[in-house]
Amino acid sequence: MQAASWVLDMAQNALQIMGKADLGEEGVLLVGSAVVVLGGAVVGGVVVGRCILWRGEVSGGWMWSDHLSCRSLSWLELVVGKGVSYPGGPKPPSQRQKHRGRWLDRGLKLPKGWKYVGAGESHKATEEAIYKQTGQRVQMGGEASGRQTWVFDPTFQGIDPPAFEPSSNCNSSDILFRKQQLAAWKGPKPSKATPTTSSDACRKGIEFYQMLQCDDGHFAGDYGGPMFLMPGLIIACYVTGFDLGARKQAMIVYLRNHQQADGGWGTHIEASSTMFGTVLSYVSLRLLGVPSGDTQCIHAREFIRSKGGAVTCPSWAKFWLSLLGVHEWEGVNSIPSEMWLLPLWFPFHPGKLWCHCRMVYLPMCYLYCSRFVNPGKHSDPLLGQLRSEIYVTPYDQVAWDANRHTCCPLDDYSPVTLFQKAAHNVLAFYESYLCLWKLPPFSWLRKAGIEFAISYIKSEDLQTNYVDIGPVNKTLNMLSIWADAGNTKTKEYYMHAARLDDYLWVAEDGMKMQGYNGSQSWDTSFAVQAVIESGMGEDFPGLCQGIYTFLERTQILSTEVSKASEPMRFEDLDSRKKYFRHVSKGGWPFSTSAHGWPISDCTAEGLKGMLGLLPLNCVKQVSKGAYDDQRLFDAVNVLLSYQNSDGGWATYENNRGFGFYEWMNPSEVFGDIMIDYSYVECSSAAMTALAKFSAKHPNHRRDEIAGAIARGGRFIETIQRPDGSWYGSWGVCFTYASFFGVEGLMCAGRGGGSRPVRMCVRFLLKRQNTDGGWGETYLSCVDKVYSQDSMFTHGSSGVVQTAWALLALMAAEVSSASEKEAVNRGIRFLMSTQQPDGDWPQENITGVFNRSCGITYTSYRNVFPIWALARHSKWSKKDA
Ligand code: LAN
Repeated sequence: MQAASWVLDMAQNALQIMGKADLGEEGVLLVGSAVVVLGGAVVGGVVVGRCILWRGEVSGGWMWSDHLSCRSLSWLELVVGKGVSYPGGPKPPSQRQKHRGRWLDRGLKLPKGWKYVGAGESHKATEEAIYKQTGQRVQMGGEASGRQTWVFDPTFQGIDPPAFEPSSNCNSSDILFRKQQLAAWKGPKPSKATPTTSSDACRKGIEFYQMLQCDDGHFAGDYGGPMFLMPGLIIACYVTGFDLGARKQAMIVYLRNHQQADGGWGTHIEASSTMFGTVLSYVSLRLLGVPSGDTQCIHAREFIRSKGGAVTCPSWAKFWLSLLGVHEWEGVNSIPSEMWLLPLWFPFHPGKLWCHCRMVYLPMCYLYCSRFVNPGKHSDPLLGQLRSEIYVTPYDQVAWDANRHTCCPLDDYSPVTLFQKAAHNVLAFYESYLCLWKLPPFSWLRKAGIEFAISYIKSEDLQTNYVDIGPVNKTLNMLSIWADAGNTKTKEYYMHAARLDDYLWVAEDGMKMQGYNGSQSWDTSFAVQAVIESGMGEDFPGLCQGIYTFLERTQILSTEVSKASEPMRFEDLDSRKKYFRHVSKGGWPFSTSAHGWPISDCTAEGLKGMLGLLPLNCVKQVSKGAYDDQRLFDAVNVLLSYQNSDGGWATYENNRGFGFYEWMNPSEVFGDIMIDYSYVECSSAAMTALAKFSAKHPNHRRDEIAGAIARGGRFIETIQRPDGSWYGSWGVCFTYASFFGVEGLMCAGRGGGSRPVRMCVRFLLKRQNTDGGWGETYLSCVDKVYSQDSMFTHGSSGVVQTAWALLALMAAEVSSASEKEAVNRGIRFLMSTQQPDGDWPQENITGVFNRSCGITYTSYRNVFPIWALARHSKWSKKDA
């Protein structure tokens, strides 16, 4: 570390000196030595690395998996610090989130007529709708299973949506979807009696939840939360001229509902207002047709202007505004396409970025380097109005370049580092002043970079059946292929348009863009594990058969339909290498097979679900033995190939880059997005799945599995905090991570009496509330300190965190009388919050990503309480 700070100091000195007109002898010496030291370190290290430490391309003799994991450069970590898996301790009080959101009840109602349409039926509906609107015939690719869309049909006799009341809870409860499913349910209803035991409460919970299951066997729900996604879709559709039709009204309702009392919008629904949320939501409202004189618009403008205008919004917002034509490219930091041409062994390579970061900066790079601007920029009067509305100075006097790094303190979660600013400034010189990229040979490199970027964009579209990895690259890719075709609509464009509804969800607060095309596979895998643990699987044959059918269809590139689909073409080694892809076949996705990106813990949960289902008689009736063991082996092979050298598991890929990539995080609003780290959640899920599998199939890679679990256990121990907790990166927060941490440790044989398990038990017991429950808000994730602040519940406890804490405590085999009583009190809390119909209330947001952004998981309020009650009913019997 010392060496690193020495080199950095030298570089900073050198840059300061360069700022002077005359470098002087001292300056030349410093710059010279910095160049020599850095250059020498890179060249020397690469040679040493390649010669000595290169692990080859085959992992464990099984399959190519991590040629990018870059272990040949692991020596670099000695110099620049570890490829951090540990997210850091609590934020100092001065840096913690100070603002809190406040919402107003506006009594807004969504128009009647929104109808949920899923799976095969949704394919047909979309193909028809695209034809009606554009005259183009499209054919949806991949498995239809799990697809969820909303269609507006004024004749649909669905429920009259109630007015949304965010002042008491800004989370919607999925009333529209749930009522539609309940109305269509033909089977038995939950008993009316109030449960008196955990087993009865669990059964009632399942009886209710099964009524929500979709025809294709999956569980659907609202996956909204982030407020910065829909504006991208609205801008892309506006620029390319795709009419959103009836969706517009529903989107306006959503935006209006989530505007806060101060006139702004948060980056996600629960967060206090930021410039990111506000500028993008304001522009969206205007593009959707709301006039500038509208009271809510006036209020929003006051917020924007009081914070210095749109020049203070973070870089991703500046990017979208530039595409739309209401911001200039000089105010955006360079995203050079040349970086894609770097050799793979180079310490920094975009192929080693976390896939979400990589896939967002890919179209950004294409659009930036081609300096795309909305062709209607100068002719569209609305854009002219926006240019005068969102800045505090006249548009032609805005100092674009000087504000490249300006970011409102409300948004600045990961301030841009000095190192990065220096790099951006050098690049700005290259881009704007010298325009070097326009001159040969630089222009050749830029062109080659752009060509690679667009070919990569197109391959991502094909590999995901035009769903794309996430909502940000979805709309950026759509715009890119439109631009690449000379601003015209091609077949590929319509294929994109046909997949927009995959991301849109309607609830009583309006139409929103979701963080993904749903959480189908994830939620369904958890649901079945909860049912299996209750031992009641055979009592719910329809439920289990449906889940089996869905999980079978959803295993990636493993069914006839998916094998015959376009993505299969990209599964060969050469394509995967070219596009930096991990092996997909055999894994499970987070959402649908058509999406197709495999994820370590989704594969693990899918595998656990399958292993639990296959022995059930009711499942055997439908599977008829057709689910081949080889498909389980495929999943196990994928899981093993995902293990990192630190013993942990990351999300979609192996850990490829280094901790120092984080110095280059260009998105001020998110933390730790640059590389794929090992996480306690993914590690525990992978380990428990491998253990379950090995118990049933002891002859398949037994020793490797045992070794992997042992290494995983050590990893989980190393990232445990001194207070016994783990930081949860994908759920809120310490209670979520405790659930995974304890199960992982127990799986690695630590035992209930072991020190790390006991530490976590003590951590949890200390945080139990007097009502017997636990509660946490997304602020825990942001500040990295346990927080119950701003719970929307009556007390400080929430049903989801209570369930996670209980699952952890029971997995930890707590045995003293007082600890058992603590568990019983938690169970009583869950039973007392269960509603008469068997449901639980929708409380605070329970998911999170990139440290700062909350995301909704509507299934959690059912699945985890059911699971905790299931575990308790066994646990209490064992005890009796
Ligand atoms: C998700 C959702 C699922 C989640 C789990 C499987 C729960 C986790 O254990 C691993 C990480 C993963 C797959 C995950 C990563 C980040 C995602 C994809 C999301 C939270 C859903 C949305 C988010 C994505 C980055 C949102 C798009 C925004 C950008 C800033 C690109």
